[in-house]
Amino acid sequence: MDAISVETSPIEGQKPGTSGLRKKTRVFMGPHYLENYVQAIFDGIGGVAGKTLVVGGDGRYFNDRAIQVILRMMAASGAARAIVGQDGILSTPAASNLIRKRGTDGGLILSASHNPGGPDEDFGLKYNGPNGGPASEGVTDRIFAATKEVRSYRILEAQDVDLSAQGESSLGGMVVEVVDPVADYAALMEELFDFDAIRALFAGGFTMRFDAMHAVTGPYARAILEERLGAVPGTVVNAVPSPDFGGGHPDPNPIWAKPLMDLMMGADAPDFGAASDGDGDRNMIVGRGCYVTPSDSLAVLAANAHLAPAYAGGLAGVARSMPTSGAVDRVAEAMGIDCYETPTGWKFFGTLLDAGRATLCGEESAGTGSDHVREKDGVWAVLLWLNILASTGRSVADLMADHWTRFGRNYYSRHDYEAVDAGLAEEIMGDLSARLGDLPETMAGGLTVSAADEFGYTDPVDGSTASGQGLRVWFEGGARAVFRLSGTGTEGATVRVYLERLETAPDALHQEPQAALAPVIAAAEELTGLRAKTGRAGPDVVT
Ligand code: VG1
Ligand code: CO
Repeated sequence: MDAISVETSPIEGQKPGTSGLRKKTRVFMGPHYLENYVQAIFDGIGGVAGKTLVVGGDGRYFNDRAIQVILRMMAASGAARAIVGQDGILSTPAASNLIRKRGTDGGLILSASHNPGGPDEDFGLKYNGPNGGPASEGVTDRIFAATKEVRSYRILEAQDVDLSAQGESSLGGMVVEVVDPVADYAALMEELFDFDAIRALFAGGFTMRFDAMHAVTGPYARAILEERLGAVPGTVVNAVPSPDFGGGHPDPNPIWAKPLMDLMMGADAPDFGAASDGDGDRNMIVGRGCYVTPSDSLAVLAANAHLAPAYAGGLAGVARSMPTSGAVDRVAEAMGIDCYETPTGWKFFGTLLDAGRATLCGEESAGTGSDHVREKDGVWAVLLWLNILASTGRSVADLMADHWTRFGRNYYSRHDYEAVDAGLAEEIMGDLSARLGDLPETMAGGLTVSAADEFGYTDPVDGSTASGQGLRVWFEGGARAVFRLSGTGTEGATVRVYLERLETAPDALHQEPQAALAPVIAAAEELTGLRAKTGRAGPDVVT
């Protein structure tokens, strides 16, 4: 087998976004596209000679082909070992765990997360560092810089490696180790949570549905919930990962997980419902007749985490992304622990977790996690909820009602305007940005603006900075609207509007969120003219 050097030239636009490089699958399949980017990752991290990397993905279309290319390129560049999930499958949190557990030099994760998969849908690739977390902004910048310099890449001329059976083989001088994608992850979960208590809960007749959405968590959820915890077979539905996610949109929210929502709101609802996304790092939590927003879920988990063995000693601190609601801040304040506010994207939690400053982290986009790995973790969140339900014996609805009575309720919703013309989206954001300084004390939608700014961040651990992380407008009375452009889309621009209002009056804690937020929604429209300018009647997705 010979390593050859293939001439290439830089390809425009290989700029990693919120979570690695995401493009249409056909773009990734284009000549040299994947190879250029992989070579840029290698160059950006100082080469892979002698290194060990974890490689795996969510099983979407092109996952299998891309992994073979990556392995040949690793071998050609002198990597010592590749640890690959069987059949190329690894959930994102399981990959993070493997990187940490095996003490590797990092890993390559193939996924476009919650975006649909298929030849005409989305694909993605990202590098995670030795701590198991997404590459920092600094490393990401070096990778992007390398994409603009790449003139050739090295690749082995070789046959495909058989990834269907566990064990070791060699590819050139590199060892390829194919591992069970579930085993190490399931063992970690068993260390963190009170499996006996959860087993007793199920044995007592507690019912659940977990919708894996034809994505990567199926095998994990089956192994853990059904095989280890005794949930009845069939608890996990859509459990076989498929390259196009059954033609669906593996995004665990009330829109895309509608069958689960319908079940949970109906007469035959089980006690507990949950779903996860394409690569297994997101979660949706829903009780019988009671949807839990991700921001509230983070707050409830923070308030009750001590009920699980791994967190019995209390939390060092919590962190949330800026657009996430302030619900967890109220819990942190009551508990006397620090609460950090970071830019969107899990990469910003890494330093806080590594430094032991934060134990739990979360994002409004259905991401919750802890210091057990360096990614958000869908199945972990579901298990922590189960641990809390088992320990308290309460229902989800009761827990939520108690929580709001104690801490107040941060009514919250995100409105997404998708596939907006990129130029128009920039113009709308630029226009609001230019007016931020003039907004305080003016009226919008019947509310008075109290403050407005553009969010910038200085990492309290390493001092690195990030600017331009979203426009924030606060209103008198404690409401807030945030405006941001998505960094994960592959078509046009997605404008995200995050809406929030705190309510503490005991008789006003059970309103319909869109109704409770109506004044903030009106204010957001008045500030941006988003509907008018895009010609849309309303948002494409409301979560
Ligand atoms: C979105 C979410 C963000 C999340 C990111 C990756 O980013 O808003 O909270 O971290 O997706 O999630 P953006 O830039 O489109 O708003 V996933 O499950 O890709 O790994
Ligand atoms: Co994801």
